[in-house]
Amino acid sequence: MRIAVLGGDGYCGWATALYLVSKGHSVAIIDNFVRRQWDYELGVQTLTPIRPLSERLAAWHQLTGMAIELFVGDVSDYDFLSSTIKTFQPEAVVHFAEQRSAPYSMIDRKHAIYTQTNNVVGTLNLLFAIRELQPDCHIVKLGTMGEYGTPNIDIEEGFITIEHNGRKDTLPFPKQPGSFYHLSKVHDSHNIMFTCKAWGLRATDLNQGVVYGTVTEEVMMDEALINRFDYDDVFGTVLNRFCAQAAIGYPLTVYGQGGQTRGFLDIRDTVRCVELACLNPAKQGEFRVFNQFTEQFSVLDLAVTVQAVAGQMGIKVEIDHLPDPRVEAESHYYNARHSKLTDLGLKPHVLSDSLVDSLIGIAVRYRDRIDPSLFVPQINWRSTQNERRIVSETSKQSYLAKDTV
Ligand code: NAD
Ligand code: USQ
Repeated sequence: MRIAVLGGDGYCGWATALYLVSKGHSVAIIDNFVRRQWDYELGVQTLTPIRPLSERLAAWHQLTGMAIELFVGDVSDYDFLSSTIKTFQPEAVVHFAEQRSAPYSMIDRKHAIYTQTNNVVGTLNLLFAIRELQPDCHIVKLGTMGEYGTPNIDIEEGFITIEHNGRKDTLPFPKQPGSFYHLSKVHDSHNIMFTCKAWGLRATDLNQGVVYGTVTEEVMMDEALINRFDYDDVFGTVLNRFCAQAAIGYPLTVYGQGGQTRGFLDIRDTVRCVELACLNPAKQGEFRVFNQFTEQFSVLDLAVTVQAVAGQMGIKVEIDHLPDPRVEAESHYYNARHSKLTDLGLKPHVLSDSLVDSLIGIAVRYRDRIDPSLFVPQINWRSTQNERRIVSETSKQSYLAKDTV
């Protein structure tokens, strides 16, 4: 298939682009590198030393002889996006190109508005470009499990059948997102659903859980292809952070009681799920929702597991309970359905098989690059004006000097 990967320089996008091209698809990456600028803005860097995209693509070509097309530009610029769709003529577009950090969207008014503008306008542009130029193209859009929040009932895959005052209907599952970022995904979902109905577009909303790990077969072929591994308080996701913390013996930063339960998946399953969605497209006019995760854990479960596995590797690490900087339930019911991707053939990886090689092992390998000051959460949901501290070299030295490994 001809597949355009919007956001192909990012964490999920890079792994997906390489996976799809290695499976024989023709792939184009579309990205404006804004993710790398957010790192500069925040004074953070990925644990793994990622190369500029041009170098990554050249290395991939040299190793495999396979080429990936590149279109550099902003998807919130309609002229750029439409000319790219016109040139590449994709059969499927995988849309990862959004600001994806909940804390970043909660820094202040400017970052909230930026997040929602970037995300909602980019998706709207895509919907209009597909309608105008490639109406048969299947849109595979990355949504998030966080759109649903944590209701006190089972979470269905996108839709729920409700009986009310003697009448019955199947309606979108109620949304209770917990940040301006998560809200942007809800707005996207509504826009996509509407255009499937109004214009007959075909779309799959992949409500993805928290992704972990950095290892996929393709990115491990060469150091030049290595993927990002974020561990800072803004872009680092919880399990990646715990593994980076374990690698230098820093106490694991559980927010509050740690009863917050989420769906998780290995990045190797992300790439496969996206391929399955592309190979089994939605019908014309259909808006589908798949819950894309494989296992659910509470934050405390994860901390205890990381602590135990690190212990087996000879690393001693404590668990810390910090005041929760977010507004979220710290203990709640959680049971989300996730069978549609397994029905299509997904064979999930399990966390217990990935922790040593794909997570703690990688973190230990690059531990000299870890700055422990980035483990301290600095964005508070209750504040309207968060300020970020500049990276502290001193605290980095003191942790590395402990030689915990
Ligand atoms: P990422 O920040 O690593 O990658 C996003 C990429 O999109 C970056 O390369 C960035 O430069 C690009 N981008 C952003 N806005 C753009 C624009 N306007 N024009 C062009 N390029 C733009 O994020 P990720 O972790 O790979 O996440 C990808 C998608 O998956 C996001 O939509 C995110 O919401 C969703 N998702 C991620 C996770 C996770 O745990 N990482 C979980 C669930 C859903
Ligand atoms: N948490 C901690 N300690 C930490 C970091 C996080 O206890 O050091 C807690 C948070 O309070 C939260 C949970 O861990 O309860 C998950 O936080 P996270 O930062 O790992 O994930 P989240 O903010 O939900 O966002 C990530 C991605 C986002 C994606 C989402 C999927 O950044 O793009 O949409 O996961 S989901 O969680 O299903 O909405």
